[in-house]
Amino acid sequence: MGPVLRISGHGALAITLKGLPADQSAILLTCIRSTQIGAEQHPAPISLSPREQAIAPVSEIVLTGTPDQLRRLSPLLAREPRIPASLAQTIDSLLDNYLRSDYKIDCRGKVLDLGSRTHIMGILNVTPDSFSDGGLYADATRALEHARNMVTQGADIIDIGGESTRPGANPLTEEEELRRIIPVIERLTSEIAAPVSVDTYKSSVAIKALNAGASIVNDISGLRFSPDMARVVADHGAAVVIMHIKGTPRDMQMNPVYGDVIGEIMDHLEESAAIALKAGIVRNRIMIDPGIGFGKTLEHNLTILERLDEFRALGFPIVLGTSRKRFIGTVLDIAEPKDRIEGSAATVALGIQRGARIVRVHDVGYMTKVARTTDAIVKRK
Ligand code: HH2
Repeated sequence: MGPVLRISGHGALAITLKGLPADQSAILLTCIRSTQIGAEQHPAPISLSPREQAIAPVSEIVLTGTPDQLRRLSPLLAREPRIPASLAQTIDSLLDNYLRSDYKIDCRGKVLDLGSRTHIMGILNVTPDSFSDGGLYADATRALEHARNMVTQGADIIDIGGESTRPGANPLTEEEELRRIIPVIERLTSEIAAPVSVDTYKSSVAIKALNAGASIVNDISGLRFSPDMARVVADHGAAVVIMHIKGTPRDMQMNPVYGDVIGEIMDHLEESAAIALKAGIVRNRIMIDPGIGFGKTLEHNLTILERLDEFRALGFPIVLGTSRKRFIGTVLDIAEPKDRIEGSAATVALGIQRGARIVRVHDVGYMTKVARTTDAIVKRK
């Protein structure tokens, strides 16, 4: 009988270090020799002369190993005087953030224990024109009935939106947005225990929604469209979902281009998180969202899903909103959004496996079952 070979990628992580000076790279590679960590060094650009190459930063070192193996690296680096202490600390905090699964989010006293299981954010569009359910719940009585049904089917959060942000959508007046959402928020928050979030980028709308009982602001602009949004959230002790968007809903799908789609979205989210922290929003009230479909092509959306785990390095729980979106319709050639349920299920399952802690969905009953099954496989600690 011949030899038995098995191969598995499960459990190994890769840390990419960019721009490390050549002398420090050499020390790092020497330290690694005594460990089982794998290292791959990508050379400096060949356009540099040999002398320039000697002093120029190497472009990239990729370290691979299990979490335990990689954790043994920082004590070794700490003993090297020529390696800055910040490098070992950065590697440690990167690992901590990436491996962390015990997030608890405080929504004005209501705590979401995101480490226990994936949480379901049920979408309530009180709009005449949302891309998949526009007009269905525009009337307050029907909106409330739909919200109650979603809670019964497993929703942990109800996300109420009064303005559609579908591609090409025009902004709505503040008055009209308030007219649609405030009566529903008031009734709903007096009836249900689950936190209610308001899907708005206008701080003036957020203030009134929070005063009506909402406890989360879901801001598609990542605190960018209204300069005082971060302060409003902080002052009310609310939680916030910071989402990435490139452009505005009106122009975001006009040929979005990125050099490095994951890197650029991560930088943008990191800057938004800094805005939040500076305004006084505490860490355990911040969630991040890569913004599927908001200034992204089909390829961008698929890349984000495939590499969703990389956003874990930012150290905030990930919210994922793929439900019924156009990219699923493109993959499956299905024009009608409500018929994209199986495609949505695939993205929810894969998104959870990659680290999403909250999934924002229309089909709460189905997606709760998808999430429970995926959780049982992923087995969060
Ligand atoms: N997607 C939509 C709206 N708000 N918020 C977050 N955090 N993440 C998302 O992916 C997201 C969002 C768009 O979906 P929908 O609300 O169903 O449609 P419309 O904007 O047409 O009302």
